[in-house]
Amino acid sequence: MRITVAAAGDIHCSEEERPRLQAAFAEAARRADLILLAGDLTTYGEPEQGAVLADVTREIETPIFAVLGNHDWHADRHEELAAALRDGGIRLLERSAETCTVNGVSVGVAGTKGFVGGFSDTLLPDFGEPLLRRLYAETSAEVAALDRGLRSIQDCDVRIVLLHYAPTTTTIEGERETIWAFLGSERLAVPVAEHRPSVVFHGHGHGGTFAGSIGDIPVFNVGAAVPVKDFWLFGFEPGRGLVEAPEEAVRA
Ligand SMILES: [Mn+2]
Repeated sequence: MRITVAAAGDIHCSEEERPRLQAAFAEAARRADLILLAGDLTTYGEPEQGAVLADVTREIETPIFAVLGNHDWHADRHEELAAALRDGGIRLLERSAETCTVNGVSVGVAGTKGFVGGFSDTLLPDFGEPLLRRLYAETSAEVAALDRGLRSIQDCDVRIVLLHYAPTTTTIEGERETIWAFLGSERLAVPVAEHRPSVVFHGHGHGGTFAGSIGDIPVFNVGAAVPVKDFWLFGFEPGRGLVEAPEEAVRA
């Protein structure tokens, strides 16, 4: 038994992108059993942009899981955007986890946007102004949700973490180090290291590195090659985890 997963990051949907996305999703649905979207589904988080994506995904029978990204919050119309996306059959994961069975393989996806906070020497501390401490607390809530989500899918054959922000520097190398703190948080890696999912996908760091890891757990920055390519294909087998991945992404 084997499943193929198509993952994309940062598709930044808008009316102008409709034809490109129709072609990309049709191809992904032809080749994959499951489609994953690692946030920044829209350019500015306008519900109308989400509705364009929903028009595209409504035609697709392949299960589609997604998380939001920072762009999807920009218009601050979260409820309307989430409703528009769900109207297109997209299973939007917000600090949650869901399961499905494809080709007889049970798949669990723990998904959340993630947040900023930095890595090692540049890690934002839980100290000082209330506003900064709220930022820290927001990342804490994301980490706690990921931990809960991974617990809830622990019996699935294939366990996937879907994020927008990076949980490791290994997939943002190539981006300027001065902005790493805004590209993710290593705190997100803690539940990953503990629960050992089959794979982690994230986006957001377009100038980063496609393939990295948390310990021996594979991590892919599927936003690394945007806008050169939308979907990347990955193969999984129960008991073996990830068995096939693209060699490397073309740097955008
Ligand atoms: Mn982003």
